[in-house]
Amino acid sequence: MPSECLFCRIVAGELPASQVYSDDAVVAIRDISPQAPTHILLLSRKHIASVNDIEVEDQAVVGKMAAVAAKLAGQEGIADDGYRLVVNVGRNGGQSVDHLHVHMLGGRRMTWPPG
Ligand code: DGP
Repeated sequence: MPSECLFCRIVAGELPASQVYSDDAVVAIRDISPQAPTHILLLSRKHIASVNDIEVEDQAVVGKMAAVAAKLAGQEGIADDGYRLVVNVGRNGGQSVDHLHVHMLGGRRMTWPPG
């Protein structure tokens, strides 16, 4: 685990976060700067810098992130109305933290195309 990685430190419990889910592969926290009434980040426990760095061996983790998102959407009461899952990749994608994470945004109507 890179000791300087913000999300590694949150996953390890070294930094505080509003955690809503945790298992052996995935940790979910509320975004510190929410862009929607529900804005949850699904983090891989393993340090994976971005989608570009996903290996075949990480398939189960990535699949679990989607399954956990669906479970949390139900808990948050946004499953039926719908929500958006976003993974920013690299500079053009708007990624600011180099640790794999999925944004789950809901509770309002999303626009398309995204900014
Ligand atoms: P991205 O730009 O796609 O890499 O998303 C990073 C997100 O992480 C951004 O929406 C803000 C959020 N974030 C940054 N620092 C913290 C933090 O310390 N705690 C929490 N909960 N979220 C953070």
